[in-house]
Amino acid sequence: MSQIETIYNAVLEGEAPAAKAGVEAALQAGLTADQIMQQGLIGAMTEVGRLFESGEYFVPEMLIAARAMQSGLGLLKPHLAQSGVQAAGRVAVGTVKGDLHDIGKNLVGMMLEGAGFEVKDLGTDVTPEEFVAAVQADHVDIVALSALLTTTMPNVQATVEALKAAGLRDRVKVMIGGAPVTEAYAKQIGADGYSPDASAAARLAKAMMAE
Ligand code: B1M
Repeated sequence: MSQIETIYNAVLEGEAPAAKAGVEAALQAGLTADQIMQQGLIGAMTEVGRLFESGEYFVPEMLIAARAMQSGLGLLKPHLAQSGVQAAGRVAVGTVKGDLHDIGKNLVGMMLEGAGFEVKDLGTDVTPEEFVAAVQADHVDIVALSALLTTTMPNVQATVEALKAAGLRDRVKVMIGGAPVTEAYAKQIGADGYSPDASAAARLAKAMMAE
């Protein structure tokens, strides 16, 4: 089995120590950080997304695989920075004001990392002003808003409005998701996209960057 295959299988099976050891061995063997990330980590997470969407993997399997991917990625990050590998884009992700649910948001963040994005996690209970500040402070390509409560859905709209009021709306794409959120709601509030799950969120983000 090649070193890339070892990493790929470790992520797919959610084996964090094996993923880390695989990345370490591949670096020592002289494989480039980009090759390890694209073929090993991102390749495996793309397959995890496919397995989730076809109903073969469920949230726990996806979470465990994402954690294995992150343990390998942690080791790779300094090498990626050194070799000047460009991230697929930068995403500021957070759960909106008043909402403390973070499991889905974390999964979305991990799938985005698995797809090669640089993720700035703003946490939970994030006010519209904090989202605005994050876009102002960094070069953010996409703002990703999660809401799990019907009572906090209006804060998704409030965040879109705050970005408009700050003159930033044209600079960023806005994607939204979470159990009560729908495609129709995304259209109604002027978001750029909606995705029903973390795997679809990673695909949507890639499509947004390609526009
Ligand atoms: Co709460 N809760 N909760 N809760 N909780 C729900 C959401 C609820 C549906 C339960 C119920 O009543 N059946 C209900 C909401 C009802 C409604 O508004 N319609 C509810 C309630 C009412 C509450 C409280 C108000 C309860 C109370 O105190 N009376 C309270 C609110 C606290 C607050 O936020 N201010 C509360 C508290 C909590 C806990 C703290 C106990 C805990 C959260 C722990 C945590 O997140 N760290 C909790 C939990 C665990 C749940 C349930 C059981 C599970 C949520 C979850 O993590 N799912 C939930 C019921 C349920 O969903 N079955 C419930 C797993 C996760 C992977 O899925 O988050 O949907 P999910 O994310 C998915 C997709 O939605 C999507 O991708 C993810 C992965 O595929 N997605 C995105 C999510 N964000 C996305 C963003 C995107 C794209 C996709 O783009 C940016």
